[in-house]
Amino acid sequence: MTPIKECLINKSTKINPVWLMRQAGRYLPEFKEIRKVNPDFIKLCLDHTLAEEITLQPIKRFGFDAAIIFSDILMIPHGMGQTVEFKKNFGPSLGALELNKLASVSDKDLTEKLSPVYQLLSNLKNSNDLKNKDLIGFVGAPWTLLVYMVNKISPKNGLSQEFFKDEVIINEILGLLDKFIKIHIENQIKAGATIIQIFDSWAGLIQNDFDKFLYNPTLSLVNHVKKLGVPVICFPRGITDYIKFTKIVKPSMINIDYNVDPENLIKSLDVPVQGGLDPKILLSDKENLRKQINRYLNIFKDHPYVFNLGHGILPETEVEMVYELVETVRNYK
Ligand code: 1CP
Repeated sequence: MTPIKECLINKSTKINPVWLMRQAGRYLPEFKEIRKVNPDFIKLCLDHTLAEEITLQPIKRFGFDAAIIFSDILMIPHGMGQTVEFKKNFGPSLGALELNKLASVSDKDLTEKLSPVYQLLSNLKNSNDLKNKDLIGFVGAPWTLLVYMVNKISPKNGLSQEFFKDEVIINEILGLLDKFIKIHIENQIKAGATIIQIFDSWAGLIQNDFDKFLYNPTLSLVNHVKKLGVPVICFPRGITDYIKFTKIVKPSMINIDYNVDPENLIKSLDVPVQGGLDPKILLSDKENLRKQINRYLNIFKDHPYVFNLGHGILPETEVEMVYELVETVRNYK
C-alpha cells in the first residue's frame, strides 16, 4: 500500500508521507529550461512526452510519495472551447465567454481535446519511478473555474463587480462545470490517477450563498470521485470554517491553508489532514524551516497527516530548501 493510502486507512499510522502542491514546474531549473523553449503553456500541458518528463522531475530529485500530473485547472475551460492563454508576468487570460458555444460541446469533444492528459496518466501509471507512490490527478472546483471563466483574468488582478449580475448565466455555467469536471475526473481515474485533488483556490472570495458556490458543487464532485473508488482531497483555500466544510463535504482528506491555526483545528477534526506550511517559510533559512516543519509534525503526531504546503510552492524557492524539507520530514521521530 502507498504511504498516503496507509495514512487514509490506518488512523494510528506514524507515517508522514510528503509531496508539495505545485511541485512539478515553477521552481525547478530543469523545468525552466523546458519552459524557455515552450512559450505556449497550454500546448506544453498537451505534449504528453514533455509533461511526463516534468511530472517526474521532482520525483527523481526528492523522492516524494506522490506525483501530481503536470497540467492545469484551466484545461477544463480550454476543453470547453473558451480560449485560455498564459501571459508572461501576468498569468491567465481567457477569451470571450460564449454560452451557446460552451453548451454545444459534447462529452466526446472534451475528452478528445484533453486526451493527451489521459495519455500522460496511462504512460505514468506503470513508471518505475512511481513504484509504491500515488499518481495524483486534479481538477479546479466549480467556484474557482467560474471565477476565471467569468472574470477572464486572475482575481488577484481584480474581480469584476459585474460578476454576480446575471444569475441565469452563473447557474448555467455551474451546471456545465459540474458535468465537464466529472467527465475529466472519470477520464483521469480510468487512465490511472490513484487520487483526485480538488483545488478551490479562490474559495476565500465567496461571501454569501455558500451552499450554492461551495458546499453543493464540491459535495457533488466528492461523491462522484468516491463512487469511482478513489480517495479525494479537497483544498478550499481561504475559507474560515474548515470544520463545517469537512462535516458537509466529507472529503477523504482535507488540505489546510497556511492561515488555519492547526492546533485549534485538530481539536474537532476527524478526517486525515494534508498541508499547512506557509510556502514563504521555504524562502527563509534552514533552521526556521526545520522548526516550522517540526511544529506541524508535532501537532499532527497522533493524527493521520500528509506533509505538504498551505499553498503552491513559490517560483523563487531554492532547490536546497526542498531537499532540507524532505529530509526533515523523513527523519522526524
Ligand atoms: O511556467 C509558467 O509560467 C507556468 C506556471 C504554471 C504551472 C507550472 C501554471 C500557470 N500552471 C502550472 C501547473 C499547475 N497548475 C499544476 C501542475 C502540477 C504542479 O505544478 O505541481 C497544478 C496542480 C496547477 C493548479 C492551478 N492552476 C491552480 C490551483 C492551485 C493554486 O496554486 O492555487 C490555479 C489557481 C491555476 C491557474 C494558474 N495556472 C498558472 C497560473 C499563473 C495560474 C493563475 C494563478 C493566479 O490566478 O494567481
